Amino acid sequence: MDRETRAFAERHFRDLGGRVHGGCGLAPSGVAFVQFPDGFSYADFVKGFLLPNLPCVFSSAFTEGWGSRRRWVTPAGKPDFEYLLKKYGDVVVPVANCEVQEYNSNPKELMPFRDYVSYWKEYIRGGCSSPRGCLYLKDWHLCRDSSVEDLEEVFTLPVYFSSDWLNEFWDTLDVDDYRFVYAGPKGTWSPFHADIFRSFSWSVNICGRKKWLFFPPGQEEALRDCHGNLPYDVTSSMILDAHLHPRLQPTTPPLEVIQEAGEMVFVPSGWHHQVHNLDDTISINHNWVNGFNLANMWHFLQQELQAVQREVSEWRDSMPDWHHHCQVIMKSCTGINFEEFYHFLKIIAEKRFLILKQGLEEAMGDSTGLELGLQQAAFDVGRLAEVLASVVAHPDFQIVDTSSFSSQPEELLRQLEDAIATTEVF
Ligand SMILES: O=C(O)CCC(=O)C(=O)O
Ligand SMILES: [Fe+2]
Repeated sequence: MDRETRAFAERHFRDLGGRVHGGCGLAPSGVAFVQFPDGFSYADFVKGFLLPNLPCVFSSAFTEGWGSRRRWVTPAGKPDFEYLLKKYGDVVVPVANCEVQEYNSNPKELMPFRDYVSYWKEYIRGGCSSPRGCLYLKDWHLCRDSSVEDLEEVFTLPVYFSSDWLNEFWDTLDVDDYRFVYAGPKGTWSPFHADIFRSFSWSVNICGRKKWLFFPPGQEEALRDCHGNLPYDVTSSMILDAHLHPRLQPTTPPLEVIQEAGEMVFVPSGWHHQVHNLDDTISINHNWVNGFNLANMWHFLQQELQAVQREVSEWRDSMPDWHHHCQVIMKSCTGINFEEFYHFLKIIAEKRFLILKQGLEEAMGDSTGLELGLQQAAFDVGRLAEVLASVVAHPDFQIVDTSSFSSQPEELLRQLEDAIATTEVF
């Protein structure tokens, strides 16, 4: 990040004054297409898409050099099953059944990649049909199942998506990640959803095509049914039933994108979407959070806690440790609670302190080990401080037992404020 972009982004958040903006005012009339890598800088991405939280599609020129686009694909543009089997045949992968609805998702089972490929071939032979249903290989953590050298032959992280605190955090703990491969025949699809923790996502088709339906933040409200539930499938004719969907108005249709092979889709924070594979398709998808959507994540976590508290409100007076139980329930439903969110902020903050210290010692330069450099680290501490101040002031965080935390929240906040003061010279 350059100094001018940092100033621009800091001004943007100052003007928001702590308000969370997930929306984009007027819904855009289309999704932008970025044709040429030359001349499209990180700063262009920040100003055009990250800050206004708008989707875009990058042309296949951006992924031209990726090994997977050559190695995983036949000359005819189909998945190279023989190569993939040799490489990953024994790996156990998660597979969802698109024909079975379980709440707003699909039940998953684990199977060796080899068995999934047998199924896929059989589904093709059956004219896109199989007695086993419509199976979709989803959320395969390829990066966890591969060595660094192997991954270099698969993809290169585009600079636009390289500020990725979610994966930075999980890599530090060495337990999880949000880097996935999706693979499935024509007809496989992902139900209507917004991404985990209101993260951004990016998605590249290694082969095949996807149809995306995008809804700007807030538009999903009109799609709720009479019980307040969001739809599973926005293309279902049930959605037009006025008794079931009393809030449905003749609103603008979703933004539709056809993503071709090699193209890269940026999904902004809090945009609901539904995705359909139009051909045999393999994609690489990552979820990511950084200073640009951190406040959206925090806002989402507060809503999640409120939802838990509403759900168990009848035990509030009779249950000792009711607040603690709410946090435990939140952790199991949402995957993270306030304590873990604080831990996330702390780990990223400490990494940024190191970069800034090193930067000061080296008196500038971009040799900080962080691709986006010192200006990015300076921007990050500003975002961390703003969100941590809100966390520390939250009544439900104030009653979390922090006595065993290695660094006390107020102390971390003070360190962040000190760090911000040092960044003025950058
Ligand atoms: O490709 C899919 O089926 C779903 C992808 C998705 O939802 C995402 O990348 O956010
Ligand atoms: Fe998604």
